[in-house]
Amino acid sequence: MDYIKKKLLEKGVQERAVVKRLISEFGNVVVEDVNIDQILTGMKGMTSLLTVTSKLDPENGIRYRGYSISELQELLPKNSPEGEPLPEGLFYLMLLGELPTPQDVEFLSKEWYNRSHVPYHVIKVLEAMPTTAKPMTQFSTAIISMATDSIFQKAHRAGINKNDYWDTTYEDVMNLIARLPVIAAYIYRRSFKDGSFIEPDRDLDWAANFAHMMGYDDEEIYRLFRMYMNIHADHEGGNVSAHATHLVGSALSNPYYSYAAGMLGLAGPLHGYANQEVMFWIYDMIKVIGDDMDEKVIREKIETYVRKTISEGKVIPGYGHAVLRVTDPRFTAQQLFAEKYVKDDKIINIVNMLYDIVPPILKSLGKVKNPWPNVDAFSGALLQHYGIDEYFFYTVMFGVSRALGVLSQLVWDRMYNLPLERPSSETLEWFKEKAGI
Ligand code: CMX
Repeated sequence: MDYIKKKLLEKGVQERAVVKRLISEFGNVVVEDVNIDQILTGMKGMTSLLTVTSKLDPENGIRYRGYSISELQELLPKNSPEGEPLPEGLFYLMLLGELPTPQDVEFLSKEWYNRSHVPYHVIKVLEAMPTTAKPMTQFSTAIISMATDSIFQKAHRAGINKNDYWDTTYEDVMNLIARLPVIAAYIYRRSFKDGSFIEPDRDLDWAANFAHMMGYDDEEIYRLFRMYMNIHADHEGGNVSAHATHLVGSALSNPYYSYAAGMLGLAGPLHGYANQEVMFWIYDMIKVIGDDMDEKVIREKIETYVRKTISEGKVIPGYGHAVLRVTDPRFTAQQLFAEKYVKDDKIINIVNMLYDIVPPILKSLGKVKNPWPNVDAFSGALLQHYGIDEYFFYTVMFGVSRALGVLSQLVWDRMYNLPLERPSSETLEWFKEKAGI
């Protein structure tokens, strides 16, 4: 057993006892009331899940095990003082709840490199698909086809004790995280480049290797990938990708199926697909407003276009959030990265202008709970600046990063022996009766 697993078991056994006690001794404690609108608007603000990896504060944004993105910028190990923290460190923090040392990060980089071999049949499954198949279709298919390798599933069939489920789940999770950049990069190259496979480099960290296998070898792009992989990694338990992974995992489906379910949710326009949608929307806007004019005129034209989008019954992609009530700190992190590295870029300039123009318009509608930008408002602009302008691929990149959070949570779900998720549902008659209609 490696030392990370040993630590996990030590902490896990104690916490499992706490969860068991909460259910058996304190199960009747009432924690909050539930309103009809919460049930009918997607359970917003209704506590219904246990999350360990991160917590989303509506006013302050994401906290990974209590630390904000800007705090982690200082606290997580980097491979150069002016660079970005390595996502290996964030995974270690989310999994174990303690800050990693540079040696811990190095251990994970090596471990993921050593586990990165993708079974050949997965490549063959991908090759059977047209290169025009949407990258998220290819990505989720590849993940499901890799379930043939599930150690958890074999162990479960062999009848292991449920207290040991976490162990084989951890093994699957480590293999999955190690292989995802290889699969994603291959999908990128077969869909948008010459289809040649670039081997991972044993001297690179996980995020830099992802960029390298996609065909981008430059320290600045490596930094972009490290930052991108850190900020998209987790957003507590209730978002669609995290919740879907947990829900399917609660049926003891193997980690490959569970994570694939999360990815199919991420692919929706109201969730991770929004990072593509932002770019399509901006380019459609440029076609209408033109791009060669002074700032005052272009601002007026953008404002008119934003209002037109809303009047057509559509949302402004990249704006709004189900929980956040301020500018997403993940948006700000990308803005800071752009300020540091990008001198002038037309699309980034437009994204910055939208940040001035969109919130007052959304506020004026009187119904949008959060008029501020989310993570997806900026990510595409940065990626296209570095030449990655294949927008359909953006959600796959989001998905590779999201694995770090939802899969560490899955290990904990199994450590706690959380039962099958099975909420109640009611008929319209029941709601009418409760409302006295
Ligand atoms: N543009 C226009 N209208 C918006 C809006 C936006 N960006 N965001 C919310 N609204 C509207 C809603 O459509 C809803 O209108 P109706 O009452 O007419 O149906 C109203 O405002 C209230 O919605 P809300 O409670 O503020 O928002 P929700 O919690 O229901 O939904 C979200 C949140 C993110 C789905 C929504 O803000 C949205 O559609 N944003 C654009 C898509 C997007 O950027 N998604 C990415 C989110 C981050 C991620 O997961 O990656």
